[in-house]
Amino acid sequence: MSTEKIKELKEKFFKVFGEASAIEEFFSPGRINLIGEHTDYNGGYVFPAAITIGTTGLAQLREGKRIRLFSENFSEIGLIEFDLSEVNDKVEGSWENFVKGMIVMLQGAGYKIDKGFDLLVYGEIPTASGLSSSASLELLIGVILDELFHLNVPRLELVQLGQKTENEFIGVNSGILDQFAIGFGKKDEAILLDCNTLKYEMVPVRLGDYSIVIMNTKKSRALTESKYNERFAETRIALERLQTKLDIQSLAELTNEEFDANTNLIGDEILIKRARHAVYENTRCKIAKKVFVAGDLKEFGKLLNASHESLKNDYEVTGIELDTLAETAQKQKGVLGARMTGAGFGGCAIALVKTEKIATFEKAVGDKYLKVVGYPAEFYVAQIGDGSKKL
Ligand code: GAF
Repeated sequence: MSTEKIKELKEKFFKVFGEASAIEEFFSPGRINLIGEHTDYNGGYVFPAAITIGTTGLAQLREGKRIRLFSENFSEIGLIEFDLSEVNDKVEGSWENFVKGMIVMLQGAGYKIDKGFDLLVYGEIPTASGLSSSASLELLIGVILDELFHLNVPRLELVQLGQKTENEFIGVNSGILDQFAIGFGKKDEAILLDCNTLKYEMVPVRLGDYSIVIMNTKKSRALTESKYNERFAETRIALERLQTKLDIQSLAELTNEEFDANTNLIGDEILIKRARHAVYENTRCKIAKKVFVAGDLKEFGKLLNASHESLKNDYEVTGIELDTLAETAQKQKGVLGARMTGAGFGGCAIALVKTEKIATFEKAVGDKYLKVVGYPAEFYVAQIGDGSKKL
């Protein structure tokens, strides 16, 4: 975020709220997931990184119990106002639910939030892009409340309360991948997280002559939440059927071979495919981290391709837009691998591209996408950045 933009936001804050003497500034990133998709809520590994594109917040305490919110992204809505006593009242489709949810969760965990505040938010993450604008906002609110009310919430707890907001207030059964990546991100480091134990390892991102290019389908993702919850439910049923004979708590405890030997317990073809993705993707993620650390980007790229194929055929969360981007990318010269990232059903894909080839890569993939899908994709070169923080 440029100092120029921050200055502009401060002026806006004053214009909107009429008082700006004690503003504090905060930033919360978006994330990409390198590999390990739809494994988090199946007790497996994920390998994400925070990116420098994110959400900026300017906040200030105020006397009384009134909370006032303004989003630069939804300026047509104007000022949103409510009382601290009204935080349980959700408003269908409004971003204020993220603020209310985080307050409810923090208060529920015993933290004292007893005053109103003014908050201006500016998000740079393209909406519904699968780069996790919602977790970015949850953690932004988390660090703001932590700072304004001197709560000293341990970072892991803040991350978990972000996930709780998503699960219990927003109503999406998401795992912890997004909030963890956003809360614990570090410049030029990826995070290998075991979602079962929450043990994690920071892994330096050394790409040499290569860059990660984010490719945005720009597809509006209307059904994402219901489809996501459907996959969550399908893998739960598959697990329950396996548990009739196997002593396991999550799908990720199985090796590929153990899974293959027990598919008869699941029975249903669709459920077998869903569970196979979870098990195989977890195995891939563990191998991917090893080859990544060893600097074998070629092998890493192959695993990215295999991940996409599995998400397409077994988990069925891709669609024509993501498939066109990832599969066209995979065929380009100077590309080691490509896959969708995040929940799927639209949103973004990533590709590991030789830096000097990025321009020709974007042209070739962009042209093909336009031809097949009918509207243009967008491309950004990913910079790996820090997690949520006060600026
Ligand atoms: C979304 C969810 F929020 C994550 O928890 C994760 O399941 C991801 O989809 C798929 O890997 O981003």
